[in-house]
Amino acid sequence: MSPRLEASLGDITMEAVDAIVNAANPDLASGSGVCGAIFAAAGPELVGACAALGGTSTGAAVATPGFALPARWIVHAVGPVWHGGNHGEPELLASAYRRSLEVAAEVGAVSVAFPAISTGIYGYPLEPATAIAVATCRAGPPEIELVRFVCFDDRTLAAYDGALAEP
Ligand code: AR6
Repeated sequence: MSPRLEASLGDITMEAVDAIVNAANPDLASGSGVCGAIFAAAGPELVGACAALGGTSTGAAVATPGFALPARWIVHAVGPVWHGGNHGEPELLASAYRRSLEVAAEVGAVSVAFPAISTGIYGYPLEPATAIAVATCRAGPPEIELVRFVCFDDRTLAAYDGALAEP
């Protein structure tokens, strides 16, 4: 069965789901944006857990505990930097979403919250990014029951609402 997909406004660090996804960088270092907010809210143990993993690659995802977060797990997914769209960006973004759900299922999560990966500092245009997010999560692994797209602003929520309304 496909996961139930929903979008809402909010701060992903507050989400009481099994796993939240971090829009990470390949070094798994604390940056700004949603990544900085997650590192701040999870507490100092997250830095050590990420360092122990030794980094990951664009399109990939790895899990750590959620530490002080309400969520039990953090799945760190690396989306692509937007370079105009002809450098594999759509495939890499789809891979970041697909691998996030697979990694979440591997740790036993059934509910997962995503930020709009790559659409901030990495510059991916919002509408195509949300279309990819929705299409990829609709085809998610059967273990995942709920996917929530947590939007930090109205513009992002409107883009997800549009993508979710597509058949
Ligand atoms: N909850 C939900 N969404 C948020 C939050 C929050 N607390 N804070 C920001 N957003 P970005 P990227 C939204 O730039 O483009 C970092 O430094 C934000 O409005 O966080 O994938 C990493 O370490 C936007 O819609 O991620 C990487 O180096 C979305 O989250 C790099 O930035 C993603 O914006 C990743 O860039």
